[in-house]
Amino acid sequence: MAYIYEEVSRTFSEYLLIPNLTTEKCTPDNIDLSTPLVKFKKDEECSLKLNIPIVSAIMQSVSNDTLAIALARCGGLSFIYASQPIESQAEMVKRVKKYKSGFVVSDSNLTIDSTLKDVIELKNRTGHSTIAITDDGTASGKLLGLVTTRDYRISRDPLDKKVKDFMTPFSKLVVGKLGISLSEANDIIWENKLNCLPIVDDEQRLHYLVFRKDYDDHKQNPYELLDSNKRLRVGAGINTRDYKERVPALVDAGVDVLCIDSSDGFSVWQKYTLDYIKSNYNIKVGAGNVVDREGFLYLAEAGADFVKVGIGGGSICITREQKGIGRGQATAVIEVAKARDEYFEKTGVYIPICSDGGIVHDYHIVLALAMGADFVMMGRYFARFDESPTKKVKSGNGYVKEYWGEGSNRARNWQRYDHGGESTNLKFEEGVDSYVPYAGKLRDNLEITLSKIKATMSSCGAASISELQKTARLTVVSSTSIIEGGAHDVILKDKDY
Ligand code: RVP
Repeated sequence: MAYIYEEVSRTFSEYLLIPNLTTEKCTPDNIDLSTPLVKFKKDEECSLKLNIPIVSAIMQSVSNDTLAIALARCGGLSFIYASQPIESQAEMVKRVKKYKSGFVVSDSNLTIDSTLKDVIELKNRTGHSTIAITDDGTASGKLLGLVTTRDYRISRDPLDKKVKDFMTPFSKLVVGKLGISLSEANDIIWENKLNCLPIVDDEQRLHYLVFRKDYDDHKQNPYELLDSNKRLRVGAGINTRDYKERVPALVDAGVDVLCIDSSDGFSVWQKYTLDYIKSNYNIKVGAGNVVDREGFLYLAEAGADFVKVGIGGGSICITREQKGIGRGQATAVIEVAKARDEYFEKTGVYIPICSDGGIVHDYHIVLALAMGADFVMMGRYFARFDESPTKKVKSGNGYVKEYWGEGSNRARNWQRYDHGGESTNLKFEEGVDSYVPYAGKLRDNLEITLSKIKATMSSCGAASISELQKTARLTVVSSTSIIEGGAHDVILKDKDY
């Protein structure tokens, strides 16, 4: 007879934390949110840590280079989506690794033969008023001049006026040499009263623009997740089909860590992929997803550097409806964390686990950590921000952003749902195409989320994630006490009051 679990499988909203004694040592300012990303041995330092316990989902509608830069600047990490050609995924990784705080690759570029009309159209499209004029109109061409709003008067100048007749030519520009530091660039900006300093190489090719405001901006990023060369860290998703071609390209591009992306990771295909990577490359690789002890132990033995937990809990995921597999996210995390702790006791090797999918409220992140997760992966959360790759659409009085699952027809990521064999098609969908409410900038939202996480940890008397995992006390709540948790039995005032 089939095995039937005695306990009900539960999700985050069915739990609450019981406060522990709060002391001076765990005031929000004293709370350390750093956490291990990859496995390490007892008494050794983890070689790759996150500064905040948050990574972004391996999804087309979430993790491109723009989001990866924004998140790494705040201390987290993105895994660039794998459901795209190898070259374009490697390009995204390169763009993150090339990013230098305060040094911006120009996104508004024209040639000397462009017209004032082109300038105005470009300015309206990007919202940026500084335009680099290069020999080929690209961000890395030979710099021939700059155009800012000071160079033309829309009321007087004809729209067909050529850029070469009103730009500030290279000979009159103050520029910085490639290789100068941000503080040197900032000194030049202040000494010459500039708004923008182009950075060029010996051949006059444009590399970056440094804007006056960015220096302060840089100072606001104390949690930035950097490698030993002060470049932002970035991860990338891979699959169990084309890893022999994809992994070398990503490693060449400078990727910091990989993750095998699958809706069901308890498979020999993951072991084969890990075997190949571990015997050919020196790169950390996470694996998953699993929801139980057996799945975790299999991937741990196969060499995974971290293990991702969760099947069917994602907001856009319909795997449970379509295939009838999955487990409540809380129960899955609790069981896998227990197996991880036992594995650590037995082998002295600590394998971090990631709770993936189903985070709806910020406090769910703390619940996942308290249940034993070392970090969480989120999709819906990030899809709402300016930096995610999807379209912002007007809806009623506000805006929404598109968000679609990797198992939807739109993403066509059949490798994520692959069961081996010859078939290379999505026979049925495991995800939906949807909208999420637009929420603005990643940084602004993440700041609020992090302050809520710290407030909860403070209440739980924990100054670090490992302390929270050891000392948290959780309780299952009844459905009526869940109702009690929101505003109830009052008439809510209109928000305008
Ligand atoms: P959420 O944060 O709840 O939006 O969940 C994101 C997670 O959902 C992803 O990290 C992934 O594990 C899962 N996912 C992505 N696509 C699909 C699907 O199409 N079913 N599911």
